[in-house]
Amino acid sequence: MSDYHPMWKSLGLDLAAHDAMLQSVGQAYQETFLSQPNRPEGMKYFDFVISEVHGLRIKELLDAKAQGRKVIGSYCTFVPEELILALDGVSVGLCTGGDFALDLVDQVLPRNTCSLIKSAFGFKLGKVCPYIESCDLVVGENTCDGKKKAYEIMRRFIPNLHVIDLPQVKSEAGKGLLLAEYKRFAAKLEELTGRKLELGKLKAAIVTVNAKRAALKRLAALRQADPAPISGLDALLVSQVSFYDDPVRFTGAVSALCDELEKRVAAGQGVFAPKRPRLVISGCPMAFPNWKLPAILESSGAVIVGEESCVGERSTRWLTPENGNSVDEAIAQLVDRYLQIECAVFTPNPTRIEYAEQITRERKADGVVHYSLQFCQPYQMEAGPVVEQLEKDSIPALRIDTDYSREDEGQIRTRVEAFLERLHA
Ligand code: BJ8
Repeated sequence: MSDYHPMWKSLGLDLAAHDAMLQSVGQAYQETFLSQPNRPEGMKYFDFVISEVHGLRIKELLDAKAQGRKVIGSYCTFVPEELILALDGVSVGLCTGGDFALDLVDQVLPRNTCSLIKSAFGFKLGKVCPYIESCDLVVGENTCDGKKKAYEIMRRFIPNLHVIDLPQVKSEAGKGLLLAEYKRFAAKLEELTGRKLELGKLKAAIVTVNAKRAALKRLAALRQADPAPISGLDALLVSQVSFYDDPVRFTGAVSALCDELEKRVAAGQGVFAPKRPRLVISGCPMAFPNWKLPAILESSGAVIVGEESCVGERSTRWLTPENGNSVDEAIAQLVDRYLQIECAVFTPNPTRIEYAEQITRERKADGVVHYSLQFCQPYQMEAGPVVEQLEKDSIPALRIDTDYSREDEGQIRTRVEAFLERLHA
């Protein structure tokens, strides 16, 4: 294995802290993923990506930069990857799934901030993220109040920050705002890259991103089978990798995985025995390396067969038309596509519940686990009505509010076990 320390040093990482982080994530990966039974062969690609997530992939980014391409980092599925690709940029999702440098984070953010926002700051302040240090531009978005205000503070540490304003209501006025903001973002990218947004390149980028999402949709649909051909943990990992990897290479790897899973389904093979309690997760995104709740659910005897989440099907279920006749029309089609995302920051947000119910029925799931991060107002507020509606529609639902610490793992496990008993009763 190559020694990447000189590369990390050149990016200004705190090498000791970074080594410690890699070791702890590597150990968690070993315990959570590599110990699973009956994993598909196709997961080897994703294991490799994770093993090189701070190595080879960062080298690829730096090589791309040396060739004049720009690296754009983002935190939300509302940031249109298509515009970045169309201007020959490299799009990367930035890590927000683990607690790092909390002592430094607590000096700049209130304690009652969600773990995801704290994590974004922890990776930056702790100097442990080679992605953020490779970025030519970091893109934020005005979604929840926490993020909105946090980006004001983040600008102190990341001057190359562009914030996209987002509507809160899916109205015509809201659509107009998003259109204006996507055009402003495109102009920012043009300025950064020195290139002009062209229709041909934009359509090609839309085709590339659609292909990636279509491959992920195919993977999601294969999870309808009983026994499930892939664990929820592995499916989540694939979603997490989708934010880092080269999109064309990633699509090829997911397609190969799906070919294998189709054969498994035809042969009646699964990762676990059939008739295991089947669950859908609905709620906050689970960004890399947040595996806490799925690990508890699957080690307690369940199998996760769907995620109504931005690291999951909320960000992949909609494709964009590929037939725009002008740059303006293609951007308007992107706006229509993105505005369908059922993020809890929108008011009202009824289609989120509808979709959670839809995938629960399609996947023949026995229940839904609603997952909110503590101090996440949008998802914690929606948790009550979502759980209530699911129960009313005869879908058992469990509400879990947690964070990235390990302190409540025992308590969550006890509640999950009681829920699984209820499903069996
Ligand atoms: S489109 S879900 S990725 S905003 S957990 S920071 S909401 S307080 S992450 Fe999200 Fe985009 Fe919406 Fe998806 Fe705020 Fe809640 Fe924290 Fe959150």
